[in-house]
Amino acid sequence: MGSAGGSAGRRAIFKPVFRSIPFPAALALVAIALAACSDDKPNPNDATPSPGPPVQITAADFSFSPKALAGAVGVPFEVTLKNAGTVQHTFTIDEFLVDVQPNPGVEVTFTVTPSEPGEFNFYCKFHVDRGMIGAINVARD
Ligand SMILES: [Cu+2]
Repeated sequence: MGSAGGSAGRRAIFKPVFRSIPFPAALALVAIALAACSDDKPNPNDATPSPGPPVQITAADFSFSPKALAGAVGVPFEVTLKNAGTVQHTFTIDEFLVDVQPNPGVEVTFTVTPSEPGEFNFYCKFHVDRGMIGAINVARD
């Protein structure tokens, strides 16, 4: 459904912007972009949010925010989870052996390393039935 049109559209937008930048500045931008990527593997896919940066998640009574995360196989990312609710919540991802349970008002930081690609749920073990569920999309890396 229009994937060819989509990439042509992106090129049409990109080209004039790039042309208006003086050549040395353009090189500097490329250098910055390369430096921003992880040292070992540049990310060729701009459409995927780059994994690695810390993620802030709030657990409330009874929801997570945000409800969607992105990661890549084998790339650890740091999660800071704040329990902003009045009861205990968990942040659980069965597939990646993640199961943390901060008390109300407490913030915990931990690392998640996706071990396989696909879409997986994170949820609160106590309140999944009340809508405390979200998804992490893990790209093959
Ligand atoms: Cu909960």
